[in-house]
Amino acid sequence: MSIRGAWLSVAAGVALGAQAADAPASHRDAPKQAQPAVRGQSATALDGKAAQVREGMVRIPAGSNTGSDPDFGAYSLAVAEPFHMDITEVTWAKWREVRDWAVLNGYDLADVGVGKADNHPVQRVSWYECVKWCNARSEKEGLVPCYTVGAVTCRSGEGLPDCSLTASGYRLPTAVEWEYAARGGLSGKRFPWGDSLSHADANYFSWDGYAYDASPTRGAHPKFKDAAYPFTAPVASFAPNGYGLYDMAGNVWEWCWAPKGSSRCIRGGSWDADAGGLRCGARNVHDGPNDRGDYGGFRTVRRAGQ
Ligand SMILES: [Ca+2]
Repeated sequence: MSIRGAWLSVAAGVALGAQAADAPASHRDAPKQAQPAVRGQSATALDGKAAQVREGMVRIPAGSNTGSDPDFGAYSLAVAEPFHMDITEVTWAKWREVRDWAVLNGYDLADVGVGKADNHPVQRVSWYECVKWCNARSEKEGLVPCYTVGAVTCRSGEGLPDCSLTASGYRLPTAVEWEYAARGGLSGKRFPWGDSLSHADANYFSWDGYAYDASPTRGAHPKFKDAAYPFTAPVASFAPNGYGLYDMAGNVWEWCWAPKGSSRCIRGGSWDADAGGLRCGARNVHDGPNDRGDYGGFRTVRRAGQ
């Protein structure tokens, strides 16, 4: 099943309830940062601790986020320890930088991945490939890889890896970590910034099937729909959420560490997904670990304090 197909099958089951629970677009009244640049380490010490984060990451504080989602009801997300997360989706340039090192060091990632430009997200990468890329990034930077298969660092093949949550390296976020980060410290909101959205907020496919999709422009985002497919946006083209994270809604779906039989969790929607897919609480979207889509990318996390 394609990523978009996977989402549409979920959307059909929740659309009516979602419309009934729509809320006004109050978030658009607040001033937003226009075309923000990717920030460094400012605004990272959200839990009052010095943020020893690597370039391009932000410290996400430990804690809990509980509330009632307008569409999915009561939820509770608990993160026991702070962690660091990529501010943006992994870019095409960053992917190539690590991939080129990886293929010289025993990884089977040659020619894997596609990107529209250096500052666009990488896409068409499978879950297995993202896992191996995480390990390559760790080794390249002298960190301990998180993923092993039979106690051996996962560098090739498609064996189901074990994941160490205590290793110093990079890994995919768990589904809980991803949603906790996506909500950005807000409680009970549909999106990382509030309860409705438009093309001013994210790169996605707008249509009139959701009352909370208040975009005056419909279809693919007009700014990014050009002659070259797919219609990804440069990362960080929209305002960040409360944790300083960009594109947690839209642009490309993001793989999570959530093995579930033969499928894997993807979150946040994409340039080709409708408003329903961009909701923080849209959890039941999966794709196969071998699948690659023009809609799919990822970002990484690592444990804090190392
Ligand atoms: Ca995204």
